[in-house]
Amino acid sequence: MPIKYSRKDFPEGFKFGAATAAYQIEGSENGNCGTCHWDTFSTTPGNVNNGENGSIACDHFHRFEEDLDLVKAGGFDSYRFSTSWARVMPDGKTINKDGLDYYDRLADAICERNLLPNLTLYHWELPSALADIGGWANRETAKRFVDHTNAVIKCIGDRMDAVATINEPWCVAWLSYFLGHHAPGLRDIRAAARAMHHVLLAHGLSIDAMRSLGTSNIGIVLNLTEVQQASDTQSDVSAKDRLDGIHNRWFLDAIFKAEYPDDILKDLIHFMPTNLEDDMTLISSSIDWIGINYYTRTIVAEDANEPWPSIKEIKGPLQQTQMGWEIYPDGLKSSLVRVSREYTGELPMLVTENGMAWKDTVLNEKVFDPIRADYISSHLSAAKAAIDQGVNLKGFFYWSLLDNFEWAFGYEKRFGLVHVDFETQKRTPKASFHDLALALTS
Ligand code: GCO
Repeated sequence: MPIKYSRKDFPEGFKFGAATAAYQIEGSENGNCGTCHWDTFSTTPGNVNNGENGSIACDHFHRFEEDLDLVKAGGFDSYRFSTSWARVMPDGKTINKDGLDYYDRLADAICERNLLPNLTLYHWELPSALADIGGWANRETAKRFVDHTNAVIKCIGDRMDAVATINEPWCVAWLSYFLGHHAPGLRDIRAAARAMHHVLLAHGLSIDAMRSLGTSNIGIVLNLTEVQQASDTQSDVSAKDRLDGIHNRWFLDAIFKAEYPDDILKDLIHFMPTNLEDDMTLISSSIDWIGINYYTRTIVAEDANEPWPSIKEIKGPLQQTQMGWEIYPDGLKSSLVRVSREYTGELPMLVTENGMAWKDTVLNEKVFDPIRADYISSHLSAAKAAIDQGVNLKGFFYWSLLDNFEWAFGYEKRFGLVHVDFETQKRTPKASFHDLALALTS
């Protein structure tokens, strides 16, 4: 199924990219990488589908040249990747030369192919030594993030086109410390409230460190969802506002308005660290771009039987991906328009992740996945509509280049444009890869 758009449909200079993240592809058993909280979380029974982990993953550590050739063959301009903190600093403080050497070779290999490197400093590999001191619940972790920032930027910063501090702070804090779905798997409101602040403090401290090193084009990547109420009752409408507040406004307000939303803070304040206000200037340090990850909408109703935030998610009627996520491209448009109108104005914006998982199988060396080309077309259409409404959108990255370790879902959920056989490590570009390549090169 051809992609309905080509480069020509987007403004001059619009960048197309493919995205990955370290723990999901590299293989954490290679290169003297330290253990991170995902290694322990995933080897604890019941946390990850089939007890799988990222120790081998796509073995990208050894196969990155071949994988970057695929990015090039796909017609992309840019490659989004991340550096594992546990690989750079296995004990949370001492630099692992093998780790930095690897990222140095990777950066060179990206540039040699004339691809623009888009780096994310933290995509969730918290070194176990820092998990031991409470991870993101401890302010010290935010301070240590400066060491990781400095080590990475001094090594490869000279070659980066763009750098993001943190990927998806909502997942780092709420999903991991309150909902318990991601490492460290806590369900503790006090730890979560602290993590909600410290992860943003780490972002601010990291920007400050990078500005001192002369890094330009610095941003952050937020995962936004369009929250909708299950009914128009007052209680469902306020449940919608609460989820929107926790998931979206908490981060947007802090970064762009130097404050937390009152309607959420009034309930979370009892669990927050003291003297928050002192950090807000740093947290709202100016950035050069914002990345938005978008996958689906979220429908919520009030759940009066549960303590605050008293919300339950409701399954919607639309077609779902392998993740059980509804396909809802309109939410991409409305999220981009909302962020631009209410927060960022002319600030350059990127869709840093958008994509879908499907139960893809290889037949005669081919993967037939027309639903993915359709998904991409409809989301490109939404991105175009946002541009038409004045959003300063500068690029679009597909998640993901490769099938990979999908966190708590293990290897079953396949998001890649390229199929990976995890037994043999054979890569097979799916039909959607070829479709997209055609759209980007014609
Ligand atoms: C996230 C991450 C990615 C995921 C992707 C699909 O959003 O969780 O940035 O690592 O793999 O989003 O869930």
